[in-house]
Amino acid sequence: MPRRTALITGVTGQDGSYLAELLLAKDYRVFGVVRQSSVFNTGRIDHLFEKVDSSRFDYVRGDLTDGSSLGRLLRLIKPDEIYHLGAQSHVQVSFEIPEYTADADGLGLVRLLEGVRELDLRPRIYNACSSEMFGSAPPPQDETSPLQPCSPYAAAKVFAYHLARVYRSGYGTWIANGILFNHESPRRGERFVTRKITRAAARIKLGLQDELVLGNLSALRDWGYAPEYVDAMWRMLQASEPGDFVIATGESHSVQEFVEATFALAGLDWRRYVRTDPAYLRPVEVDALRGDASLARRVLGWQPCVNFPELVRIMWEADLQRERILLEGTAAHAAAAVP
Ligand code: NAP
Ligand code: G4F
Repeated sequence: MPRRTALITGVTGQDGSYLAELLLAKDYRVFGVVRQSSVFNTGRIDHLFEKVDSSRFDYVRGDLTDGSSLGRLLRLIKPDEIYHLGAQSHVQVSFEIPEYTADADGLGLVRLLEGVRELDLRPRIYNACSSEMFGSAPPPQDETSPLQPCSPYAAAKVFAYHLARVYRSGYGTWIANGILFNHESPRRGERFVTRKITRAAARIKLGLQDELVLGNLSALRDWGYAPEYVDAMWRMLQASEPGDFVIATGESHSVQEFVEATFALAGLDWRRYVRTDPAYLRPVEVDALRGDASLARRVLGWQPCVNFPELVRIMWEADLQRERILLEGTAAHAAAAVP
């Protein structure tokens, strides 16, 4: 069978980097869309550029807000599978830049699907939806739960979810909607709450930081491990027909529980270091998310293995090690700078 070609939007993000690794291990040829930035933004995939030949892994420049760039790279690559992960993915930030969020997260999919249609391509497409789409709908949430978005981000994802279904039924586009609940890892962005907590605990432990300032500690989230969730994305595109799938652990924990578990690993009393500030509260909060992934288990054979304490430990150990290396590096640089 000839090697399949995959295109990943959002390859520089948490999920994109794990997915690129997974697809390369499955012998795909992988292209990732990288957007222009004034600083290097390929930190999560630089190891792949070093290890993998450019005939197997390469990047193309493009932006979800620029339809012409998407058309050009689709014409160039003619992918067999498209994993559409690119997005302004921070919920609180979406209240500050709602128009851009709607453009990138909502219209970005229109531009991609129209590009595919204009070129008469027939790829299988994965569309990254979100459990945030359920918003205020009570848990447990599954594929039949009402969509009650509570942020510009979630509203844009609901638009993209419906758009995918319209193209599926109207044009026969092969597109799957992955409704993933929160998934985390050492590669999680530092402004999402889990990474913010594990990184701060490591820095407090090493004497580099005095406190951790958070918002709502009582929100409940269903937190899974990102490498397992990108495997679910791949499985969705290998199914006999496109569908909509919830991917979740089925367990939820509060932000405070995440704090407690992390600080316990650090051997620190969290109450001495954590304070709350209304600056981190959102205009509307999603109180409780807990997913039911029974359909994915039945149809895709997918189920998670890493549980909550294990996830916290993986992230805490990675941040402690990273901060130690940075500290030693800084000390070495300081020593070298002494005349
Ligand atoms: P992430 O780490 O924030 O990565 C987002 C990616 O999108 C980055 O590569 C980013 O590029 C890229 N991007 C942002 N705006 C873009 C634009 N205008 N044009 C092209 N690329 C753009 O997100 P993630 O956690 O990997 O999540 C992947 C996808 O799943 C997102 O669509 C997210 O909304 C969705 N999702 C995530 C979770 C979760 O818990 N992680 C749960 C449900 C759904 P830069 O690196 O240059 O910023
Ligand atoms: O880590 P968060 O910012 O993730 P959130 O809002 O649940 O969104 C993430 O998961 C979604 C899937 O459900 C994705 F679609 C989305 O792209 C993103 O990956 O916040 C988690 C909870 C919230 O309730 C927030 O209010 O933590 C609470 N929180 C408390 N203090 C905080 C903070 N969140 C952040 N980011 N920073 C805080 O200081």
